Amino acid sequence: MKSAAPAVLACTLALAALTASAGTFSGVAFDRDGVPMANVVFTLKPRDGRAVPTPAAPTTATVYQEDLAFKPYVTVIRRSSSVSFPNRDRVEHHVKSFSASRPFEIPVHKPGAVPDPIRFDQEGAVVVYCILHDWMRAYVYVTETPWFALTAELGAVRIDDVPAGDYVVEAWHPDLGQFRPPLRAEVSIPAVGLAAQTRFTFDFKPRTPRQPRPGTANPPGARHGQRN
Ligand SMILES: [Cu+2]
Repeated sequence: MKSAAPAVLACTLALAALTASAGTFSGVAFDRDGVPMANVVFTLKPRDGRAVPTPAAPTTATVYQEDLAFKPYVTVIRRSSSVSFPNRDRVEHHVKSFSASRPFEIPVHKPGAVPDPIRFDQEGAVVVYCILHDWMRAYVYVTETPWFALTAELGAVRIDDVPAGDYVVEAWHPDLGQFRPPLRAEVSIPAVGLAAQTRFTFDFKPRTPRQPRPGTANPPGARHGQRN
């Protein structure tokens, strides 16, 4: 008599094939000296141009004004999402974007203020300044695709649950500036498990973000609402 095991196994495999048709993307970014790079945005878009799933609900990311800097330095959102810019400092700020894809302005606002979020409806990189503190910079990277990630110090990202298929991978960093395109590669995402790692090497070293001018009257760590 035959064992039932092969039938059970076949059934399990068929079920796995039905449910697991998504794999994991893995990428890493280096500077020209081979040092892993933070603040690199990875995006994956289907090579055949098929539409990506629409988001279930709009989301709102947060970029704080804190210690006379924007935190985080780089934020990635999907198109039609919003970003809130709360002021956690004990001084006023004046937030402004001159970027063509999303010019906006949050006029001078007080310590502790939480201005209305700004919505981003076009793809592209938006540079955010503070008119009162010229060293302050943030970047909002707006993308259509749900498959994106931002590198930290180790330069590596993973993106899970990417439907199997061929994709164009792009890697963007603020220091590419306004005119240089992202680095680009192609990757095949398997139905199960990890894709071959995509490695990018930029031909520059990232600049150190500018620091508050010495003597500026807002000691680091002195946030709105805190007592010294
Ligand atoms: Cu400011």
